[in-house]
Amino acid sequence: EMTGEHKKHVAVFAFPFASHPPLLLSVVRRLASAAPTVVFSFFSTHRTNQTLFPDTSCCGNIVSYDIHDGLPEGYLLPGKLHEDVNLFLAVAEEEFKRGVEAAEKDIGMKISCLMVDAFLWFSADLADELNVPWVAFWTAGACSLSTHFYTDLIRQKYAQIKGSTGVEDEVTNLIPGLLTVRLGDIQSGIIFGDLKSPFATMAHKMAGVLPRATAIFINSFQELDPDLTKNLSSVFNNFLSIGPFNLVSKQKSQSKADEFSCISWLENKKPGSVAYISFGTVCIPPPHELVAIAEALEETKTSFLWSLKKDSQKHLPSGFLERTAINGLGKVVPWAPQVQVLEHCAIGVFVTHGGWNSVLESIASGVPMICRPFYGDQPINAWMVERVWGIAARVEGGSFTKLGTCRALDSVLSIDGSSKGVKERTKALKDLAHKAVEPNGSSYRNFKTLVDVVVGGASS
Ligand code: U2F
Repeated sequence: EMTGEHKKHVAVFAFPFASHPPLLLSVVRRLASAAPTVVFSFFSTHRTNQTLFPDTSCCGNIVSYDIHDGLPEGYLLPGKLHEDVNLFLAVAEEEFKRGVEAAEKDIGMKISCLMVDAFLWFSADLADELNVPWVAFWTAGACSLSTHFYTDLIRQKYAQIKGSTGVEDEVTNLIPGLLTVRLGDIQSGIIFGDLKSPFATMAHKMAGVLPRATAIFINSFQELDPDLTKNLSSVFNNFLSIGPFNLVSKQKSQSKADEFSCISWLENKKPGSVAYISFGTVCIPPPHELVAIAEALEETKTSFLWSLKKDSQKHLPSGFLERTAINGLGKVVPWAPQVQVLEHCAIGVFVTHGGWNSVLESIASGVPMICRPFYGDQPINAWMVERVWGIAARVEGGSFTKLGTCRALDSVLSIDGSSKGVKERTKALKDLAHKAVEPNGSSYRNFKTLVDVVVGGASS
């Protein structure tokens, strides 16, 4: 039924875990409205499509298609992320391929472009086979993309010293465009940890094929990382920063409605006085660190809004929830509309795991951070936040203790001027982020380039 009115057909492959699909879909939505005569088929698992397309599988010129998740029949408890990912990857290539054939039949048109989550590196071959451009989305920052891209270089230089003590604290300038990075903050699987894990293998293969992409886009703005951007632009075709997404996408798809009344709770708090705490969608901090944070909040009498899953709330010190609710010090909720919360003037600091979206949302709102990274790209993001951009207070020892947390909170929230530099730098980056998305800003222009690459002459 789509034929006739549609001029082109673009296939989109999601990596169906964590916040990957909604992020990719938010870009597809922007593209779909820029090019109304192009139909986008969006491939993901039933589980994720169900939440992304709750009412109907078709939304304007975007059509969703389910592919199999690879879970064996009767596998009842999906949720162990690594197992789920491995099972999915085992079937993904075949599933996507079959999916495209079915969608081409269904829509009545061959695809003219393949747009994918960069983790799905193997789809570069399918794009070649079909003779269409291959466009990849890296869901995190230029820093973590660079460390993946230079995996071989890093391994060559540090293969020998791996395992010797103290090497994690060594700071290197090996990554082009990155003056300094602490070796221990580079993603696990590159030089430390299991270099042969399915995930490490996937990332390494990805690094190898990315130069074949017609374009690579990220949720960032190039003024944040001018040197990394310059370098990646020299090794990739059309390396495009098109964010911050939270400033350009009208649908705040990640931030569900404010069902726990966070915003009204913030209304009568002093500007810059409240700590917002959240560790994203997948990290579960150990109980003793949750206790340390809670004790530090009460000790320093810091107002707080804490997004903490119900399962974790039971680890808080006894009486903490009741006391802080009654005296008005804080509010603990299982989910907060984070983007709107960070934009609220009452927020003075964001205590975060350093997930890329959280970091960028904090920057776009001009909120300084306290980072407690756990895994993946979080440590290198935290390095950038603290050492390269200088917009955070450090947690002594890298994990939460009561004393360390008190000090970090005091240092950002104090009104005695000690955090002046941090606040000024945060404000400056916020301004750059907002400029980037304005008409003719860098992200605005880069998005236009992306539209050209993906839909060619079919944009409106
Ligand atoms: C993985 O990160 P996460 O999904 O755990 O964390 P973020 O990248 O920070 O994204 C969390 C999103 O969820 C939103 C928040 C972010 O957009 O605004 N959110 C919310 O609205 N309300 C809440 O109460 C809590 C969260 C991974 F762990 C990271 O290492 C990667 O950097 C990241 C991107 O690939 O994916």
